[in-house]
Amino acid sequence: MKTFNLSILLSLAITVYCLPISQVTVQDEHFAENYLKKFFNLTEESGPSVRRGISPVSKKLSEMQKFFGLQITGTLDSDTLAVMKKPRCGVPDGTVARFSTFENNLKWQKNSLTYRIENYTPDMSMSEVDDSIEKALQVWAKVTPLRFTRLYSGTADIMISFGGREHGDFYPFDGPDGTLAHAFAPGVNIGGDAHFDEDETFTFRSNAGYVLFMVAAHEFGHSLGLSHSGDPGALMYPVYTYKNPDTFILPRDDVKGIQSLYGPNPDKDPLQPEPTAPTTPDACDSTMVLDAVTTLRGEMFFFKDSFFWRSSPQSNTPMQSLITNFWPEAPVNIDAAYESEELDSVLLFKGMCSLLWAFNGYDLVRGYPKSITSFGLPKTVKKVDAALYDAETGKTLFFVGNSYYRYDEATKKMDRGFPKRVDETFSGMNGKVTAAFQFRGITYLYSGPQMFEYSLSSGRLYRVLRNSYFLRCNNF
Ligand SMILES: [Ca+2]
Ligand SMILES: [Ca+2]
Ligand SMILES: [Ca+2]
Ligand SMILES: [Zn+2]
Ligand SMILES: [Zn+2]
Repeated sequence: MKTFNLSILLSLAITVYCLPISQVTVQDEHFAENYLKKFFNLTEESGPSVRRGISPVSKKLSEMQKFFGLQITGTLDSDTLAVMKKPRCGVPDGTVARFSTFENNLKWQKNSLTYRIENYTPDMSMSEVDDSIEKALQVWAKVTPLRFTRLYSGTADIMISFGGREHGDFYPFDGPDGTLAHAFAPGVNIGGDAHFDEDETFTFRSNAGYVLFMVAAHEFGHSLGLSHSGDPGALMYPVYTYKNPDTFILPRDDVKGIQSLYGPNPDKDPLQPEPTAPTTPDACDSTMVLDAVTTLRGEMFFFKDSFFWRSSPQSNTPMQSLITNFWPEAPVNIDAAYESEELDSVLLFKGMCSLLWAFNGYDLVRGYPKSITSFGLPKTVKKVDAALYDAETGKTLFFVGNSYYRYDEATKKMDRGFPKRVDETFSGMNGKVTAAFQFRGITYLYSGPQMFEYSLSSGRLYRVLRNSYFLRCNNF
């Protein structure tokens, strides 16, 4: 039987990441099994009757955990369930990689493609829909020889329509949230077509619904032959992410993916330099300098650009995510971070206005963001380079240039006698401290690409390591 690759359903669940789901219920198990059937090709005959040994569900769970960089346990734990409940695309994932294409490198055998907008959503004006679709196609045209022509009647290669529930193919939509849209891989008839779930609220550029441009740009990636990417920064990552359509630039991973099928744009104006395609920080990059590091409820968080890696002590593979997928109100490119046990919160610092955000779980604490002067840091301090909470003394160290301040979390006051020079306390630390944290009683100071392991009480230096020390480098 000839089947079409159903490409994307951006399913957005409204419940993005609920904090620790302590117990996995029977409903969760059903939900997970459905998820694996939909996206990881779990087949029906996978009952307990299927041989002994690893059950198919467990095997598929491991596959899914590997794709998302979760701890591979083969069991349904709360982290795995949280990822399953995230908004995502409906196309099966299955591969662990950066970009990927469909089997047999399915692609169009011509560079001139036609599209037709068959109907409109009432959520937006017609011109906004036209504009969103046109811009979403141009995302791909800019980096390839592909050119798109709009048809107003007849059959186009890429037929675009809005519909709810049962809408004329074998893939009914699911009502609000969940699946947002889907598209079919290149081919005749329904091949290349993109369907949008009318039960969603689509928007032109506001965050108050799903930005049609973002959903469409992802879908068209499928229409042109791309499958999902395991790169959390990629447009073809299966989870929906809000980005400002006015400043959107196709990430490097997607550019590589589409160019592997069609090659680069031959009409690029050499005098007009292209904006640099965003790349996702790589755990294997030994020159990487992390922005900030902190613990949070027993886990470690490593911040870099718009991303963080999150690592629980027992997991082998830290999971990489966009900061805003976790804390939608948080800043990116932060300066420093630490966990305040007093506030049961993680505090994020970002200059130039020296602001401070506090998050309790996923929620921004009331009254934040506020100025760092609320700590009693002098007004001359424009930027905190790193922060470190010392569990033993209940003090927080703020690193600024070559010196540091010390804050008493209990009295909420800066200690006297500071700032001190960093190398007075930490022998051998001559450069600027770029990130810092304490884990299992050991103090880690990062400086440039290096990381220094200290005993805080004695100031003794144990080892010099790299920034990527705690981040497992996984070259799939
Ligand atoms: Ca078609
Ligand atoms: Ca839906
Ligand atoms: Ca820093
Ligand atoms: Zn997709
Ligand atoms: Zn459809």
